[in-house]
Amino acid sequence: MDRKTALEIVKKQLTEQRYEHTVRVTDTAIQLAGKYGVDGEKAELAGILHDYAKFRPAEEMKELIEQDSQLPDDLLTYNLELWHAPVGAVMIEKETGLSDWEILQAIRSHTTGRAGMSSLEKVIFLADYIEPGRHFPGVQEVRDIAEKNLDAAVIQALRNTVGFLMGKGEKVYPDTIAAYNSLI
Ligand code: DGI
Ligand code: FE
Ligand code: FE
Repeated sequence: MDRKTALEIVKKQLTEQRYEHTVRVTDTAIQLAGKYGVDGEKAELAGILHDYAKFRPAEEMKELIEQDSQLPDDLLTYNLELWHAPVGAVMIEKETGLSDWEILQAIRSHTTGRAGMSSLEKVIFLADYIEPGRHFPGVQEVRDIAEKNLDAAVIQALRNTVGFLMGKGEKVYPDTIAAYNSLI
């Protein structure tokens, strides 16, 4: 799949704002890929497609999680903001024919992370967190670390996210803790 086709596919799925976020994530992912020796074309496609399922109805996502054996049922007992990442990977494979396993895995783990992420997964996870449209507390520190050390930047992003969720009294998906533990 080329860049133009992927952008056309995803544009139909997203709002204008989310599409602009997608383009910024993609640019950031290509930069990080260059810096850290990751395949730039895979980073580009994963960046473009990462939020493919963001606006799918919760009921549709819930049904797919229940039906598809690739998707863990425990997702249903956590924040539904998490669902679009693993559900997106399955929908992209079914609906667009994209079958590159590394790209699909990077889409699947882009929200929670997971233990043993590939460099491509780290690049997408981080690009989504630090793209220039993000303004939450601590993001600039992660951008600065990302200039020098990919793992250290992912660790800091995970630390911030876990702290943010705990501060709000929310659950933390086990893969997010596992991602942190695997890198620390
Ligand atoms: O889709 P985006 O808004 O671009 O970014 P995302 O996919 O990282 O967003 C998902 C939201 O999910 C984000 O605001 C944090 C929230 N969230 C809820 N529970 C968890 C979580 N994020 C992580 N990493 N782990 C959780 O358990
Ligand atoms: Fe997302
Ligand atoms: Fe995103």
